[in-house]
Amino acid sequence: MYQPTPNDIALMAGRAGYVLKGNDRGRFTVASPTLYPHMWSWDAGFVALGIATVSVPRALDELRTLLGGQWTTGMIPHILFHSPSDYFPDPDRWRTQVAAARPAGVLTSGITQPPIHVIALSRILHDARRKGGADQELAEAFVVETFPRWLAWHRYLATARDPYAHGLVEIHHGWESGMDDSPRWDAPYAQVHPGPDMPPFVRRDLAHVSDPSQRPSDGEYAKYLWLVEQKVRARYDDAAYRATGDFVVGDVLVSALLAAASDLLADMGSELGIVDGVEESRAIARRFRTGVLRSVDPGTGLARDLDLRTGRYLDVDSAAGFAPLVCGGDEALIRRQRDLLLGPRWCGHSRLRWPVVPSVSPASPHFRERTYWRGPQWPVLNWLMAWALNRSGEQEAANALRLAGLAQLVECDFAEYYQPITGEQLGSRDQSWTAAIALDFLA
Ligand code: 9WN
Repeated sequence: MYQPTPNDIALMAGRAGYVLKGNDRGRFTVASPTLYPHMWSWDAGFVALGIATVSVPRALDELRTLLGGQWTTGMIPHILFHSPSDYFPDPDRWRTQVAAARPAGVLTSGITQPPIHVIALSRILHDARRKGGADQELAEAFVVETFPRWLAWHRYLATARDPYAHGLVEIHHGWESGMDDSPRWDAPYAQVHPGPDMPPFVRRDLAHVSDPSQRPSDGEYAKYLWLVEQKVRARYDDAAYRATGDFVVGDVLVSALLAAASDLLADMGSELGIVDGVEESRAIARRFRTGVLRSVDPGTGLARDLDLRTGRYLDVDSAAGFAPLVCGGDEALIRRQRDLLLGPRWCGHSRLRWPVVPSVSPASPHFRERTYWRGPQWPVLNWLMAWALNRSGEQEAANALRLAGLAQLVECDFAEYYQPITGEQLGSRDQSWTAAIALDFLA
């Protein structure tokens, strides 16, 4: 097993810090220098926990800026646009001015991303307490001050996005899962048909990658933009979209993150003497943990998303199937998932360059080694599974993922994702969240 040498550690930490500094725009960090020149919601969570290893105040600033984009419904939007750029879809395409709930003073998209933020905040608090002094005071005060805002975010997901109490968070766009073109969404996207009245568009993402096959196809992109159009036409009202939109799916990983984050929010709240909202937070955690565990296929041991348009579970061997590891709640299942994750269908697959979590099992017929969320390894997913294992008391397994993850990053290009068989770097370079999790892994 790879063990980073003192030289590797110094080099990786130095270079990761340099990447994050380069992507720093003052009070927020762009997700990557050119492909994603704005603040993305779940990227910001990972970025903040990485920055905290170097500067707790700057990490908290990141989360504060993100909260500046929160809608009055509690929703944290998936992109905050702070300056003009050539990223598409841009604010003119999102047209969030049709939404009464949009925030004042900052342009945002109108959809969500996975609720990693409170998990990040609890890591930051942990770091700050280790450092003590002013860092600890600042972090604790930040938790007390922002507790209602995080609760409002979680409450939004638990109500507006689960009105029938399935215990699964409903997503209205593949982008909301953070795993845009994952085969998890192939069946629901097959029912998305861009209308003849869709405004024309020109993709700009392909100008920033060397090979278009690493990104979603044009057909997929047209569907993504059609769903944006449907959200605009529903004025970003969730009930109106639910009644008219094409894509409505219960997402197991988002639900597991909500459960885990709600537990952590309740923990931090009670430690800091907060009373209001702690019980509500625990109740959210219980409901979504139950929803995730209920979705598990007893045959495969993996959790499944639920297509709420057809009422069918979606059976795909994607890393989201390990949602129960993230939310916990069933000891035997956690052990089964640990063995599955480290075993020959996943990280232990004989063809993998490094034994880190692939986005889709290499043994699955859906596996594509170069295409975005259809097989490549995303370092943040590996971090998430290592974090989850650690939290479940599976330190040895967590450390195996951590060390393999560091071996993958030792060249220090901090790519967006990696070809799992050859180890080739794909997508953007100097991706902020990749550099951030390297810092956390090294801390
Ligand atoms: C759309 C920023 C984001 C990540 C997502 C990843 C990708 C955007 C895109 O980049 O999505 O939101 O334009 O492809 O899929 O997880 O947050 O890094």
